[in-house]
Amino acid sequence: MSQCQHQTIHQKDYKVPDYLVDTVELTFDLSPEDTRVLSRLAIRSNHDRSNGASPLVLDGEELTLVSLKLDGVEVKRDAYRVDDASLTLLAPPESFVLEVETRIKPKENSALSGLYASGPMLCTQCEAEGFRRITYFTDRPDVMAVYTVTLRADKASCPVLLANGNLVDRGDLPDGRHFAVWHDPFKKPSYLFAVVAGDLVHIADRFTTMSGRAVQLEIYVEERNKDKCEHALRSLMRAMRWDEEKFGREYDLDTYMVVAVDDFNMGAMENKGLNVFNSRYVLASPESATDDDYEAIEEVIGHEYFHNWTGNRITCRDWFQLSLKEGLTIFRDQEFSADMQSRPVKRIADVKSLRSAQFAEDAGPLAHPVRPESYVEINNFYSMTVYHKGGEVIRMLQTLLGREAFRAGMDLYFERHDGQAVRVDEFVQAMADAGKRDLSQFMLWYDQAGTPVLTVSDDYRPESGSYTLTVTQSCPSTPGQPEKKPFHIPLAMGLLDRDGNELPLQLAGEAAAAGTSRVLELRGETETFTFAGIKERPVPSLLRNFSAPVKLQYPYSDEDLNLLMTRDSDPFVRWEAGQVQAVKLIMGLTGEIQAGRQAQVPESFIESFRRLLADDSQDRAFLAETLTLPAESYLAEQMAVIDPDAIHQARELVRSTVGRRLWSELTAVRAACAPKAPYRPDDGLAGCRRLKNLCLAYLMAAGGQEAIDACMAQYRSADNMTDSLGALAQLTSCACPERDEALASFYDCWRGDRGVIDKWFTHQALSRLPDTMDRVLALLEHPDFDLRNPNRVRSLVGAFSQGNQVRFHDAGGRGYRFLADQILRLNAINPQIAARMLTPFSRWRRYDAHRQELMKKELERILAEPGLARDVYELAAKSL
Ligand code: 0A1
Ligand code: ZN
Repeated sequence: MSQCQHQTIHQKDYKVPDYLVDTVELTFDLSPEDTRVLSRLAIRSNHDRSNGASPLVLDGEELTLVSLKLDGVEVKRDAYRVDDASLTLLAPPESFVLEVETRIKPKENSALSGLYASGPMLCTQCEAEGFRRITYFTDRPDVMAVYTVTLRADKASCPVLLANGNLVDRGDLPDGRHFAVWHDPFKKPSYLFAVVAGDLVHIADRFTTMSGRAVQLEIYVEERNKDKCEHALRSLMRAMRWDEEKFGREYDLDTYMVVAVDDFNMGAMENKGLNVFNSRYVLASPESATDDDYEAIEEVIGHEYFHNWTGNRITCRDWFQLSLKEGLTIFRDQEFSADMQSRPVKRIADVKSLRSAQFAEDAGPLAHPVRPESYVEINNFYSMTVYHKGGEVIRMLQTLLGREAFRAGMDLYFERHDGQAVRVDEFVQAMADAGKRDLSQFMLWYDQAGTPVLTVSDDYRPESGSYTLTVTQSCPSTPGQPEKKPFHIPLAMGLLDRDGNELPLQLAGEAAAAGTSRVLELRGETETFTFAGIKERPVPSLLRNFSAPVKLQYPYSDEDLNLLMTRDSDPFVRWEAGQVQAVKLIMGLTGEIQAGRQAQVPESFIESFRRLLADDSQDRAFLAETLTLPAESYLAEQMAVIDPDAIHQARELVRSTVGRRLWSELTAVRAACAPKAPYRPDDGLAGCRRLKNLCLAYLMAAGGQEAIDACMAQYRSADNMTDSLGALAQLTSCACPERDEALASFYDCWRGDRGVIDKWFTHQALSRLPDTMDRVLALLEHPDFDLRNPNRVRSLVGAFSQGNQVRFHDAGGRGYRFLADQILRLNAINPQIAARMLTPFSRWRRYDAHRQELMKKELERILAEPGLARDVYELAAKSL
């Protein structure tokens, strides 16, 4: 396809729809090979028609049109046009009923958008623009309608027939077929439409809402997975209760269904009353799921449930507003998870992923605002920026307004806009009104891309007891936005004296101190804040709880950092102080290695780890976070020209030194964390397991047979996946015979379990050993590898290219060639997944000239491919 066929859609071109659809009646004759769809739409004009009728353009892709009737009469051939993207009625009446019959081929649908086959079932994915692959429709979120759906299928192969809303009728048909009729009383956009049909079983429970209504909860899976749904069901009940308690939101239908499917492009989908999930976010058993899996399931179940209010009841006017539902729902699921586990540890995990992935996105050629100005393919904008930076923007509103006013703002938003399709502006206006605040400058967070940098300096005047912080903000240019205006930034902070006591914070001009932690608001490019009554030079504790998605620069001494690490009241700042020290250390070592000098880990660093290991008063999960070195991807972000080899060597040097020097301490902590009772996922010991496995990783980094034996012993005796994988992950990076032994036994044990076999692929792809590229190439040929299954692609191709910097960026360029080859193969199968795999190439400018040349060549090779999908074309073209 030539490039000019890929049109850019601009936010500024938004127009209200020409026609509205009030009701949609769909009848499906389902079959994997050939499904017939009958659609009956009640349509009316949305314009004054004094200037005549405007044409009605319905979106449609990959459809075979069989018949078209208007008010019961076949439409004449000269009254409409069809092409491969639309069906246009040239001059329809003001209001009418349109009946369209189309045919589709679910089994050939490898893009997994629209109606497709996953294993033994048929299911749909309509967000963002998949409904048009089912039938002709005004496939845009501001056209909301009431749907009634009749499903007909073979009863033996498809005993379960599900759609949105409530089941209103069912029965048998001739020829071994049967039917079900579903009605969803809530108006919804087409992207929330869903059907599922197949040979499924379910587990169920009942939930009584806060107003006393009974809701039937059902989780549908294939028979073999029936005993792996309990955790998802419990998580759903917790999420429902939490949304009532924290936001006053109650569920609104009589049933809530979740279906797990093996082939899914994303994590899950919030279709009204009928969520469709990637099975990795539903299925869990103690033997086969890790602690992280359990947590992720709870979070994604929560996320999709919370969408019922933030996304479904109030939806987006257009796709530029995607963060209206996604940023807000990410914020809500993060808060839910924080309440279900350790809040500080959850916050740290969220900040880590934001800083490694979103900051990198914001610093590269694909940088875009939380509310983008334009797109070629909307699927490319389900990004870290729209989701996770969008979540941080909501969090900043809560920080600026305070929890109470923020909640009032949420209530006002629901009250004003229930049943509507709105913009981000309406949300922020509700917050501004409830909080009585001017948030016009705050809107820049939605419309300006790039990560702001805060540069802080200070000045202490002992004679007057005054301490002044000067904060300057700047933001790098991003594509299409060379200049930035200053953002409205909440900077949460405190001051510590040299003994680590928190000082009362009284700004000059204030009558009294207001607590020991406060939120400074930055609006200008440079702002100064002077505190009174300060008796000695304090240490500033800045960006508490990571109060804004910014980079902070303040010239902390090692002594300052030690004080913050041990004494600050804010857990995020305590953790961050340790990370800043570790970054400084590893970057220093990286420089030494690059210069060809002998690099050595200073004694002081080992001592601080020794002290941490000796302190058993701390939460185990938090301690594990503190003892975890910054990821290679995060370290890479700190370098002007990324040197993946030097970063890797430097980080490994620290790991092996810690392992050797603190061998006995690590062994002791590991022993103290050893299980005392059989595993239960909710035993509250996940932090212990994390710490124990981290200790094992350090011991393995030290090298030697003793560590390998410990690893093998843990692998053999583990009664849960967290521990067995904790050991396997270390063995895969160890050039020892035990590696292949463990990998083979793991495969034999789990060959029937797709989720676990994904992990088997992933850990081999993540191996630090030099032969990893060869292993990955061999795994591509493994009978269990399947390019049509997105989880499998992510587990091998994604893990290697996005999680194994040092091997992927091999200076010989094999990693690059491999990735481009897979992207080109995927382009023809599943463009969304192909596009997702491009991410590492978008960072090519950050590397040395040699690697730049190699990556560029691969991008050019991709762009030269005839028939490149819109998704891949957009990202590859923007990356070059
Ligand atoms: N709205 C879903 C994410 C999602 C988006 C697109 C999909 O298919 C292309 C599927 C799911 C969520 O935020 O969970
Ligand atoms: Zn979402």
